[in-house]
Amino acid sequence: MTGPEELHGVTLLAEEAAALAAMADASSVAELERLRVEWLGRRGRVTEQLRAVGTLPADQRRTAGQRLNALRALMEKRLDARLAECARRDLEQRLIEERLDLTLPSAPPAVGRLHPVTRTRRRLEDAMVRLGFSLFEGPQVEDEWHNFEALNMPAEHPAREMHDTFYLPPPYLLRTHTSPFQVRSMKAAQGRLPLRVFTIGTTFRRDDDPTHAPQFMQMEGLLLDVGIGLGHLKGVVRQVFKEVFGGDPVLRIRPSFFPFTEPSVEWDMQCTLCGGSGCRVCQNTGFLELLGSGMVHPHVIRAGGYDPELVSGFAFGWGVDRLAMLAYGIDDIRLLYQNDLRLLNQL
Ligand code: FA5
Repeated sequence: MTGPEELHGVTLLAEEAAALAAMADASSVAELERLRVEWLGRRGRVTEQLRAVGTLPADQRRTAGQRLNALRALMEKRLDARLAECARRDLEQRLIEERLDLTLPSAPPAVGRLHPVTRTRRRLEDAMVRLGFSLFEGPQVEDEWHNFEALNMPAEHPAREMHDTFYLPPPYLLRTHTSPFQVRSMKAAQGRLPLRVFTIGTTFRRDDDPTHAPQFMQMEGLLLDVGIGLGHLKGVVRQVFKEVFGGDPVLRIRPSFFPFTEPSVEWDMQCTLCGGSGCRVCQNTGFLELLGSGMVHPHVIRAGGYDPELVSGFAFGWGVDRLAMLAYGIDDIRLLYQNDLRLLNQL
């Protein structure tokens, strides 16, 4: 109810007194807002009356104006006071209901993990470093000389067609394999021996099927010294296979051809998806080709600044994504790059 001191000098009509009482008793913010609009809003009752003061006879205007202004001030004061009270009460209620219990254990953080290709890459890197090879990185945008010519593939050489190349303005291209690193690392070593290096990185070809992606990763090793033979190559590659897959994986070695190695050897591993019985991934052969290798061709050794009469060496290049497919049992290489968490969470 309205207190006598607040009403000092204001003559109240019955309706106004009732509204002031309702404002003092309102129990919600919505109710207070409704009363404010009804009395003090743009079309509110006090506002309308104030607007009409000008139409009164001159001798009544002053008193009427004063009365209405006093009433408006009184209502505003009442509404504001009640509003603050309701807000405080709501807050207290919420604090009781939503009580924060600091002793509760927090929600476990979502822990991410490394992509299967990254994990495979790290396993390969670890294996190579343990075998005494050091990392040498080359550019992904290569020039034709390092990607082809230095590797014994002159222009018009049919082997270039096997590399479906993304060409950039001449003489550049996106490297189709990591082999350009052979000549780059030899030149950087400036004749020092032994040269025991590896590289790992992205390579590009215009390929797109279950075992071929347009952007994939290769890891390549090179060992150059006096008296290096095919037996050293077999020993090193077998050891890397063992370190990456554990145990003793079933391997198949086939004679092959690469212009930059002579002789050349390709390595297949028994398909882990079908256990060798034949499936879509291994095209029913039971094996999947994983790497190419061979003894570094004399022309390449010469392009790297060494004398092929004095030194010999081997090189091998792996498909890292292929390896990840076999290690994690994935039947389509393209799945590795779709970043679908339903797949990645299972690996
Ligand atoms: C080469 O790229 C040679 N540079 C490898 C080499 C290095 C031979 C050193 C001799 C000495 P090839 O085109 O076969 O060879 O590719 C090597 C491996 O890369 C393949 O066995 C395969 O595992 C992988 N690979 C090739 N193309 C793709 C592709 N589009 N997507 C995924 N992996 C691929």
